Amino acid sequence: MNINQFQNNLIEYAASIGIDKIGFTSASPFHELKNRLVRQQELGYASGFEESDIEKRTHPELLLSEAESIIAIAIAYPSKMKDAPSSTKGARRGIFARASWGMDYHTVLREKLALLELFILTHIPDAKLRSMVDTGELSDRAVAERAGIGWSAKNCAVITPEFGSYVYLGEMVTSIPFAPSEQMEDQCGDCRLCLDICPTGALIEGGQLNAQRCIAFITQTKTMVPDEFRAKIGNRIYGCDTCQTICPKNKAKANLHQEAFKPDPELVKPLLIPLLSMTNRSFKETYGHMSGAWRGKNPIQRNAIIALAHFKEASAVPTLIKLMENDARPVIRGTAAWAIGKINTEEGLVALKKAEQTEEVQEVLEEIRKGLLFYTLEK
Ligand code: B12
Ligand code: SF4
Ligand code: SF4
Repeated sequence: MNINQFQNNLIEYAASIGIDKIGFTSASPFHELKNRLVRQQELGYASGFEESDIEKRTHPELLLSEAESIIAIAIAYPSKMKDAPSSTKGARRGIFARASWGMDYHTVLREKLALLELFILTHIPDAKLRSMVDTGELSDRAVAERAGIGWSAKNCAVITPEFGSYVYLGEMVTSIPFAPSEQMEDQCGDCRLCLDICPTGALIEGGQLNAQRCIAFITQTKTMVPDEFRAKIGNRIYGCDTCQTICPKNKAKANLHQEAFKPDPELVKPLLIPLLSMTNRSFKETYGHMSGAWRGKNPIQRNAIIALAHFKEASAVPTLIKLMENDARPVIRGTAAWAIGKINTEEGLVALKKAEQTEEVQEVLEEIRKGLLFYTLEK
């Protein structure tokens, strides 16, 4: 078997099954990344969603003892949606970030990697392979950067010249000594638009994120959202795209060609009030195929309440009162109480005063009092 010839065949095969970019790198350790990961942890900047074993994250040979190379793949996702419904008074809508549009990308990329594995094994039956997407040990971005898929940008994303930063990444550790691809030069230059626009100052410096301040992270937590971030979340109910939409390298990158990621406008920009009454089952049935559903309905409903407060949507108050009075989840009762105060109707004031007498959970009581405070402040 001529490895170079096979590598070319593999590249052709990847394109034929809808993989937008493929690159190769050695399986040598990621030393610079290791220092970075340690530093991020020390600073308290990690999200907690990453694999915690830094050795495994930076030493591919710990994942596959015969590791020789890593194949990196990228698949583009759309940045534009046709027929987006508008968000109007009385019918306010939230927004899922683009990385949650269409089918869950984990499913799509895993399928493509499985096909690649099959192709390789057909030609090299004794090859050892291990594929991963997002939830694996490796840093998908560090692999992609080293395999020449794109450059590591100031907004932290790996940006490709062809599709901008709107690409999902995945990789396969292999026992085959594929020739490495050429790495790409940094193309951010003097630009710092993403750093300046980040609503929470989560981008500390180019390529360094304090995940604890990043709205993409905060929308995925399950606890009360800290006060300072509530107004900044706006109508985002999952993820945040601001440091990508501002990026000049994403201009004119609509990426509409992947059928699997075509968004259903009613799902990715849903009406907020109906979201609040969804059961676990209806949520799963409706949103379960989207990557943004991975934390379940609770964070989405909490964020939907924050979005209604952002819009000061008075028609939501009766629903919010019901949640504050009856919902079993303290985070939902508390967020609803805060939102009622923010929206500031008379009906809300009566309900908050009543709830202050009956609520027993301290965390929720605090939110009721914050809600009541809005009435004093706004008089
Ligand atoms: C944890 C995680 C998050 C966390 C933390 C994000 C972060 N920036 O670290 C949160 C929840 C905030 C998040 C948000 C998002 N995420 Co995320 N996330 C991950 C995950 C699981 C691990 C990332 C990680 O380890 N970060 C730690 C940092 C330190 O390392 P890194 O970014 O992986 O690697 C780079 C740095 O280490 C840097 N670096 C190394 N050494 C040094 C030294 C210096 C001096 C500097 C400057 C930099 C530097 O170079 C590496 C390569 O770029 C990956 C999947 C995976 N397994 O890798 C997806 C992943 C990074 N996420 C992804 C996406 C799409 C997003 C969002 C756009 C989703 C959204 N719209 O809301 C946002 C973007 C936020 C942002 N600006 O980064 C994609 C990125 C695709 C791309 N083109 O880059 C990934 C790769 C998932 C995937 N398989 O496609 N995510
Ligand atoms: S995803 Fe949003 S909050 Fe996070 S760094 Fe980018 S702009 Fe800032
Ligand atoms: S906005 Fe500018 S600095 Fe930020 S990632 Fe894009 S090109 Fe780089």
